[in-house]
Amino acid sequence: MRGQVYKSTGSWYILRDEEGKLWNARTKGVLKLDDITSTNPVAVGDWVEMEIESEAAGTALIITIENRFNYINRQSPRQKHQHHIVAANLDQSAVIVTLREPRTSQGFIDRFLVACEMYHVKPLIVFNKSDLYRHKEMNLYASLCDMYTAVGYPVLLVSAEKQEGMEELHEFLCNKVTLLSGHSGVGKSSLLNLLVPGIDRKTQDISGWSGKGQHTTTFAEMFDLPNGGKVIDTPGMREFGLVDISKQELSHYFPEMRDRIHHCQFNNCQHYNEPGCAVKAAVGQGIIHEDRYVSYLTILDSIEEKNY
Ligand SMILES: Nc1nc2c(ncn2[C@@H]2O[C@H](COP(=O)(O)OP(=O)(O)OP(=O)(O)O)[C@@H](O)[C@H]2O)c(=O)[nH]1
Ligand SMILES: [Mg+2]
Ligand SMILES: [Zn+2]
Repeated sequence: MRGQVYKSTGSWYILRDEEGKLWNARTKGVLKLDDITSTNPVAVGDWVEMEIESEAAGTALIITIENRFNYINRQSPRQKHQHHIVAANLDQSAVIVTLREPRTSQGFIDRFLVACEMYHVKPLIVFNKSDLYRHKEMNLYASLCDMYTAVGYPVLLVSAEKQEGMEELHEFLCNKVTLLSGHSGVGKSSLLNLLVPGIDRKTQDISGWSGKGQHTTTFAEMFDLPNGGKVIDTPGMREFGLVDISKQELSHYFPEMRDRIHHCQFNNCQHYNEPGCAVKAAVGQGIIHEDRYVSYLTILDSIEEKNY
């Protein structure tokens, strides 16, 4: 019997079988040995072979995991050398960001985008809390929007509070499987509550963003959209730690650089300060945005640190 993982706490799971029935499931011990470098062998979005344990109690066992079409991996926040599968079998991933309460850095967005490129998941950047943006933040939004649109990434501006921009968001999510990620407090669950009426998921209390970065959502969970498609809510993350990436391949995950790296004088160019670098030349000409290049260098640096 097949089922899909709708919720994962790390020790138990909620599965939905092909008839739509929900089951509380555990893994059979042996599964845990399959992938020792991952802190979670089973992720939300996984399709599994399941076995009913008790029909009356609604419990089941996960026997095997089907091959993943794709997945998003990140560094485990606690164990640096382990990775954590955020979700599997995705069409796209939306990073929810805010320019106030809290402010998401461009560096965080760029790391998220690199992860999407690495794992072949289409990204979407959603700026939430537009109701809080004053003149300064609206200008910042406009320049970020231009920068990412020029690279080819879709950008949306929404407000869960004022329910603005929700139609465009609906359109993007319809009939697709979308992972929502972003810092704690950016409004992932608030947006989800609007997208899936009736689920009433817990959000941070009305005092709003506390600045303490407490997580309101604690486990990844998938929901069916009323008009088709699925959305996965996740706990907020502080950093997007990239796994299994080498310095040499990083520029392949910046689309605006990818097209130019063949024109560098050296084929192992890391576009730092090598002579004849086509990427640096494009930055100088304003073809590649300087801020994206700065992000590239920052990530490049962080990869070096990890290697010794
Ligand atoms: N002003 C304003 N506040 C918002 C908006 N969206 C969400 N909030 C508030 O921001 C706070 C955090 O929202 P949540 O939906 O819990 O954030 P989250 O991203 O799910 O956070 P975690 O579950 O901790 O990762 C809540 O107090 C919301 O009411 C918005 O568009 N405008
Ligand atoms: Mg939440
Ligand atoms: Zn170069």
